[in-house]
Amino acid sequence: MTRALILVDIQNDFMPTGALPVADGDAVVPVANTVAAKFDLVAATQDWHPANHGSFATQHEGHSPGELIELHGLTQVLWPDHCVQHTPGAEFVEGLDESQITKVFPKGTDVTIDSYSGFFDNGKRQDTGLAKWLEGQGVTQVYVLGVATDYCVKFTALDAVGCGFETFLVEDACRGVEMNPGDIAAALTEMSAAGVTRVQSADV
Ligand code: VGL
Ligand code: ZN
Repeated sequence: MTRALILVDIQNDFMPTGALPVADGDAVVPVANTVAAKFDLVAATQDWHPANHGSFATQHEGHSPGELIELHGLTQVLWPDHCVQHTPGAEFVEGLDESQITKVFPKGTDVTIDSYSGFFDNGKRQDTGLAKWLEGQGVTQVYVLGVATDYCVKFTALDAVGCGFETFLVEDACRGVEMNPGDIAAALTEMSAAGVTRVQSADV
């Protein structure tokens, strides 16, 4: 049994003062550092958008963040501009111990499609190489934590299950957007139903 940890999008723009703020998002950082110390293999996903990314409301005249549009055949939530490549908002949070990260997996680089999961874009058209990397390391168990519970964490965990990994969510090391009340709870239920085991950081 070889296990790996996936740190999902622990980036400045998802912190409480960032462009796409996740309430209490900074609380995940010290927990992530503590959990990462227990793993030999740590992957970190990095939301890494071009400045004109199609998920940005600014790219769609007359539309605002939070609205739903159709983007190249997929329903897309429109977001504030966030995690633009090479900007401070896209950097990992300063308190995150990057020395514990084995490999970084950028995602969301294609302007035409969003990518919540660390494995595939939202249309499963392209993959980031994460599954192959994990398989190459002999990984069978994957632990997931970070932000946002109801978007990138959820889709990363669901795809981990889909790729055949035994998947664990480190629940106290996640925070969500909760655009609508109940979104986080619904995401947790959906992950459980898909076969994700919810654990606490102390038990990892
Ligand atoms: C995320 C919305 C847009 C996330 C990324 O990290 O959960 N959410 N881009
Ligand atoms: Zn994004």
